[in-house]
Formats: sequence, structure tokens, C-alpha cells
Amino acid sequence: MTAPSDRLDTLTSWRADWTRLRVAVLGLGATGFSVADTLAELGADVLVVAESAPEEYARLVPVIGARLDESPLDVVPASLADFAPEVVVASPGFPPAHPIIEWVRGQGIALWGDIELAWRLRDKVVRDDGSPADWVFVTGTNGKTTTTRLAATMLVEGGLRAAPCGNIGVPILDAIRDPAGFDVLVVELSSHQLWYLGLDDGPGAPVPHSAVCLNLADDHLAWHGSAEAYRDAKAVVYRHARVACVYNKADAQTMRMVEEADVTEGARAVGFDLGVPGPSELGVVDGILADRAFVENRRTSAAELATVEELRGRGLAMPHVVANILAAAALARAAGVEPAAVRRALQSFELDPHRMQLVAESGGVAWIDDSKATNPHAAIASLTAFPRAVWILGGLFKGIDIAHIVRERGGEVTAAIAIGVDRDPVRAAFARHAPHVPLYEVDDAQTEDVMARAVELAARAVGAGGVVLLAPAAASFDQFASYGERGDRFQEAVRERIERGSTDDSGGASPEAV
Ligand code: UMA
Repeated sequence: MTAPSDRLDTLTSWRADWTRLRVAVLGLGATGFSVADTLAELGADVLVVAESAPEEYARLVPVIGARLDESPLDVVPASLADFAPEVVVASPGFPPAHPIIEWVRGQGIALWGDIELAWRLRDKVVRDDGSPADWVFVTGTNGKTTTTRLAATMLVEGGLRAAPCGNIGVPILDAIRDPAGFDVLVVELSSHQLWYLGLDDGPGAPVPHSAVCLNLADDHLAWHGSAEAYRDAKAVVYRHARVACVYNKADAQTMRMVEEADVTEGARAVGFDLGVPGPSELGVVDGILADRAFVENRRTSAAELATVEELRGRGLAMPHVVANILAAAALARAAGVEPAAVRRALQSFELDPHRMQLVAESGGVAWIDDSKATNPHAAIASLTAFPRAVWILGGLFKGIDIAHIVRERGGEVTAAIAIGVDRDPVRAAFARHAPHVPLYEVDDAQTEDVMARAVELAARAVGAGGVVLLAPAAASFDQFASYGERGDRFQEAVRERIERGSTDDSGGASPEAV
């Protein structure tokens, strides 16, 4: 009889024998369902354990031929122990310190994430030459989703069949099973998914075409247990990369990850930042986004990808977006996309709504909607892009420490406008770290017209040539259904204010008058 680990070593193809393999799937969200559905289709014996699950998925589990146990997961459910799984595939929400994860590892049971499973199954749909799609990995604390979308758009413009997937919201197994087939999958990876990948360097370890870690700041520390563990997980993105390891010259930690990575022989390190590029780098010179990595003669020539002026016309000239564009361009160029195709991609690319979206420019004032900035890191990126903005912030802080953002960035803003029910910490943070900055508040009793009032206050506080920035650094649920609705309301209020403002321009007047 074959020992379980020997059998697992043979499971590296869609066409391998997966029948009756006992697999426990942890969690029943987007990931868990895609895993269970895939494995059931392959004939495996699938038990899903999940404390809670959307009704739709729970209803479908028996339909696809799997079983579901919704017992609490603070202890190992008897169903799981009795099942004696050969493999456990965990959803990325399960942290390393979760009792079930500790139990699985303690038992010596193979533990995979959905990315490893997808790598083993990547030959379901192949290209004309019989090879599966190349994988390009994107991670980083900020900018992952934008960069993933940018890279996919550039690859498509370059004539390749490419799709974004992974943490972006499309489980990778759904992309693998798409009958259309792809030349390249651009996989956004969270630190959680990378932690699971880091557990195993066997036959299931992906060999990406290229990879980037965009930047690194403390995040998800509770999940990983420490900043080092978070960093180590992120570093796995470069493991076995074949063609290009793209790093951020402005973030030495990403360069160190590349230096230390166990890459495939021949892979190149390619740096990017907003400065003048050297050989093997992408950067900005005299307002031109230039590639000195993927050109014939890296010492003496460069390829022009776009100008900052063109990007400005499309609302894409914010520094962090330019950095994302350069990183995405490096990945696309590494896959053979021509500079002209990169440029064309940028002519049609739209940032996600509510993600540093330029709502309007009127009377010399730019109105920016970054409602998607629901946490401090995202808000810091906004404030770095618009340091002297009138900053609209607040909502539900979920225990997040707002004081450190105010300490880091609050001193530079022109004025701050606090919304939401949770205004005490905002008041305290400004009093302590930025007492010179005028702080105005929209009373939470004014929930109905909170954005109209915030916009009115901002219009009066902002000067000509200024910026008003909605970057709440907080969740929206105290006053809105979602960050999307919060942003929509902001945008409506801005447009209404501008229409009225053309006859009643009070820019620069005292907000006290509102
Ligand atoms: N569950 C438990 N106990 C736990 C954790 C989870 O029972 O301690 C179960 C519940 O049944 C729950 C299910 O697991 O219904 C949810 O699983 P999950 O939290 O892993 O989420 P998924 O729906 O599978 O979505 C995940 C990513 N979510 C997380 O990593 C938290 C999605 O990223 C991703 O789009 C999706 O897989 C497809 O790959 C979202 C995200 O917030 C956007 N990511 C974080 C981020 O970007 O910061 C990491």
C-alpha cells in the first residue's frame, strides 16, 4: 500500500488519481467552496468544517457531493478527527495559532492552502503547446490589487490571454478551471496565502514566472504573531521565480527578500522606484516612465512607457500609483509585452472606484475619494500622496490606533474633518499630535446628511489649488452600508456642492459658518 506522503507526491496534475483522497477543507467562504467543489469534482472524499458559512455555500456542499460540519472550531470536532484526513486544505482566514491548524500540524497531516492545490492542478486547461499558464505573483502591504489589475491589463493589451485572480477576490481554483484557458494568471497573494505556501517546498511549491513584493509595513500582526513572521511570509513570493524578481528600490526590505530568495537559476532582480533608473531598473526620468531592464542595451538605452503628464490626464499620477504602474510594467515587460502595449493599457486603465479616485476638479480644488482606505496603512498612502489636503476621516476604528497616523501624517494636513460615531480618539489624537491643525466635526446625529456637511466644511476650509481627501482610516458601518456607499455619498455631495458653488463660491471662508 502507498504511504500517504508518497501518494501526495504523485498528485501534481489534474489527470492524477485524486479519487477517494480524504481531504478536509477548513472554512467555507470563497476559498473553501472553490476547494471543496474542485476536489469533489476530482472524486476526492471531502469533508468541509466551518464554524459559519454563507447559506448559499452551505446549501451547495451536499449538492457537489461533499459533507459539511458546522460545529464550533475552538476544539477539534469529532467529525474531523474520525475522518483522519490525508490532507487538510485551509482557507486563508485561519491563522497559524488557530487550534485546528495546530492540531493538523501536530498530527503531521499535510497542510495546504488553495494556492498549492491550484499549482498541482494547473494543467486542467493547457495552451496549444500543451503547457499550462504562467503564473505571475503580486504581494505587498499596499497596492496589490491595483498592481495585479494593471499587470493583467498590460498583458492583455500585449496580446496574451491573462486574468487577475487570488486575493483580489477570484479564487485561483476558479481561474484554473475556467475552460477559456489562459497564457498568464496574475495572482494577488495575501500574506496569509504566502504563509501557507511557505509550509511546503515539495512538488506543490509553485514556480512563478515572475514576482513582486511592492512594499512592506506592519500589517496582519495578530494573524502572523510577529512582524518577522509577516515579513518571512511575504518573502516566499520570490521562491523559485524563473524570470524576474521585481523589488521596490525605495523599500530595502523587498530588495533583501530577493537577495535571500531561493530563485530559479537565471532569474533577474529588477528594481523600480520613482527615481532615475539605472541598468536593470524601471523609474522616472524627466517626467518619463522609463524601462532600463527589458531593453537590448541596458547600459545605454531605455524604453519609454508613458509620461507623467499622460498619467495625470487620466488621474493616475499619484506617486504610489506611478510606483504600482512601474511594478506592473516590469512584470508585463518580463513576459514580453512591448512598451507600446504598456502605454495603451494605461490609456484605458481605471482605478477601482473609491480608491484615490479623482471625483472632480473645480475652482482649482481637487476632490479625491479614497473611501476604500478603511485602515491606517491605506490612509497613510493617501496622505503621502496628498500631504497638504483637507482630510475627511473617521467612522468605526475597530480598535485601530488612529493616534499613530495623526502623529505620522496629521501635522501636515491643512485641516481635518471628523465624521462617524467614534470621534473621541480623533479629537484626542489631534489635540496631542497636531494641535495646530484645525479640526472640525460632523455630529453623528447628522448621519442622514453627513457627507453633505463634511463636503460643505471641506469646501470652506480648502484654499485654491488645494485637495480635499476622503480617506477615513476606518470602517463605514456606523453610518453607511459599505465603503462603496460612503464613497458614493461623498461623490454626490461633491457634485452637488460644485453645481451650487459655481454661483456661491465660498472657498477659503471659515468653516465655522456652516
Ligand atoms: N473561518 C472559520 N474560522 C476562522 C477563519 C475562517 O470558521 O478562524 C471560516 C468561516 O467558514 C468563514 C470562512 O472560513 O465563512 C471564510 O474564509 P476566509 O476568511 O479565509 O475568507 P474567504 O471567503 O475564503 O476569502 C479569502 C480571502 N480572505 C481572507 O484572506 C481573510 C479573500 O481576500 C480572497 O479574495 C479570497 O479568499 C479568494 O482568494 C479578502 C481579504 O480581506 C479580500 N484579504 C485580506 C487582505 O487583503 O488584507 C488578507
